[in-house]
Amino acid sequence: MIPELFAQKSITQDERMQWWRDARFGMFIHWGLYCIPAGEWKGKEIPGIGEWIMKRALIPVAEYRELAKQFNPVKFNAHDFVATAKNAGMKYLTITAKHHEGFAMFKSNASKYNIVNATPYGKDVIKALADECHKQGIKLCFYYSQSRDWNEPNGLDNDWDFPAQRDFQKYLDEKVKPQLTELLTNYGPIGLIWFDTPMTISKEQAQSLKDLVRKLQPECIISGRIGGGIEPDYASTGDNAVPATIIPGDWETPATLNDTWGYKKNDNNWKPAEDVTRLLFDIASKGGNYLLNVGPNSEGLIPEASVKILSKVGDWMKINGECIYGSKASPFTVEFPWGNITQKPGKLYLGIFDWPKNGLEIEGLKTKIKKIYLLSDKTRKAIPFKETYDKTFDHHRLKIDLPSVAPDKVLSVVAMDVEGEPQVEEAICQQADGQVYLPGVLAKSMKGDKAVKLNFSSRGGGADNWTDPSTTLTWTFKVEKPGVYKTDIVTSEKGSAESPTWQGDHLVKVSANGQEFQTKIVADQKVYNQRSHYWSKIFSNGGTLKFDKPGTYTLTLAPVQFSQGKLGFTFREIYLVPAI
Ligand code: H79
Repeated sequence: MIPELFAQKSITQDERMQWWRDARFGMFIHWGLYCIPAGEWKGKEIPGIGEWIMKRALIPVAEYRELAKQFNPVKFNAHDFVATAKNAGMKYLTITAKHHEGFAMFKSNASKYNIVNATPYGKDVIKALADECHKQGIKLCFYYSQSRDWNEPNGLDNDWDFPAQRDFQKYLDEKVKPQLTELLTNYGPIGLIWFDTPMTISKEQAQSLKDLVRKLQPECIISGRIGGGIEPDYASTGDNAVPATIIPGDWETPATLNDTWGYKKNDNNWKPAEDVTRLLFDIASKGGNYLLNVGPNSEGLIPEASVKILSKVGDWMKINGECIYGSKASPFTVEFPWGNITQKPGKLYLGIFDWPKNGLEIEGLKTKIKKIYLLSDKTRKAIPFKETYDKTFDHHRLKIDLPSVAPDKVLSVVAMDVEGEPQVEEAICQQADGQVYLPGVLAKSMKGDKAVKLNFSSRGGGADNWTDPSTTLTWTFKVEKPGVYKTDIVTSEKGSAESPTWQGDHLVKVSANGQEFQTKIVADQKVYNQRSHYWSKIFSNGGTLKFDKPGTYTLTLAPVQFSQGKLGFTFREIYLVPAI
């Protein structure tokens, strides 16, 4: 029998995820040899994300490896990297230990193609970062590309330099596993391993990587893209993709600050600090973490523009961090036009980026409010509010008399002390401005008499792969103000961030309250979506519907015929807008 003392205590999933759930905000660092060409090869600008330059310019291995001989990032300062993350309010740092190019940013005995053995710099930047992270209390995590390796004949995806025949298992055994072992043995406790682009890795192969991580560091989290159908510890959305609604479970959006991960000298398309701050709040409101990227250059510096943006986000976090760290998703499933909501036990936080001039009304919140105040107000002066309940309509309304000017033009946080767990009415309610918002995720989706599930969580928040016209959506909602309503049917762009695409021309039928119309999905209006950057919302004006008395109604959206194309119907939501 094993004495109690020696029995190893196994860690529960909740224990493993705790620090990560509390963190909500982390720094991604894409740093490798690609920062030297910085988006340009032999005088020619190479389009696309910078760390893909080897493949996009089909650079032969022998030529690309020469870059290592020039790599001398003498201005690198681990303290500054970690301090930049910390000052922004980030709690963890995930650095590319090896990206698809195959070059290791750490000392490796498994491959001499690494920063210590193959460059004039000759120092292990990962070691320096590990020491600093421990000093400054930031979790150190590693990105490791487990399947693609353009430097290895047996790694996947270099089809311009190596024969098609490859022994992927040999590559896993001789490079990936030894390097993961080095990463998980030589640098102290590691927060998580960020696998990426699994490609054709098999179930057994992916499982063997997971087993290795678990064996070496049972507390280490395994991120979403391990592949092979293996259960990760949390889900990763598509790159830069912010879902339109709450996603249950643990998830993270990896995102760029400009349009590349690895440094590109000509990419100055920086996202404003305002957008980044709002996205941070919005992602937390939907239950996720925000992993935000910087791409250091060949001197070893994080671009000045990135540092500036992060420092502004940090200023906001210093005042408002309470509504982010350790927060949970909004009690409402959907986002609001004015902002979004996070919660903690006994608290709701309204993150408002579109400040209403005449106070804010929240429909359908059943919870008793004790006190409302601005998070930025140190005196916590009470803001007047009124909660009402309409019995005949079974409807709860909260009216908050906000000051007329937003305390923070980026994102003001209104904190509410509440009694018990926040509860929300089940039926969709009409908003204060008269609009009714019918998001896909709140609909009942049916194929004949069978319930089916559509996924609204990826790029642009529109339905993924809705190519079956026999699937219909039905909503139940309350209309308080009778009248005629215009309909806007909103779809989203999809595809890669580099070239978003959209498919229209579907014929759909909308029916409600004994009326119906057919309409073709066309792009009447394209609206930039601050919450998903690359993928705009497309508004298609439908017909009108009349709701003649207050009450509960249903509306059904049924495809009649879909146009030809891969994307299908990327439906997001319907707006019912009072026609005046
Ligand atoms: O590390 C970052 C990316 O390099 C990596 N994931 C994030 C975190 C990533 N690897 N692959 N992908 C993302 C999928 C992207 C494929 C594309 Fe392309 C690269 C689309 C455009 C550039 C290759 C080249 C496919 C089309 C053109």
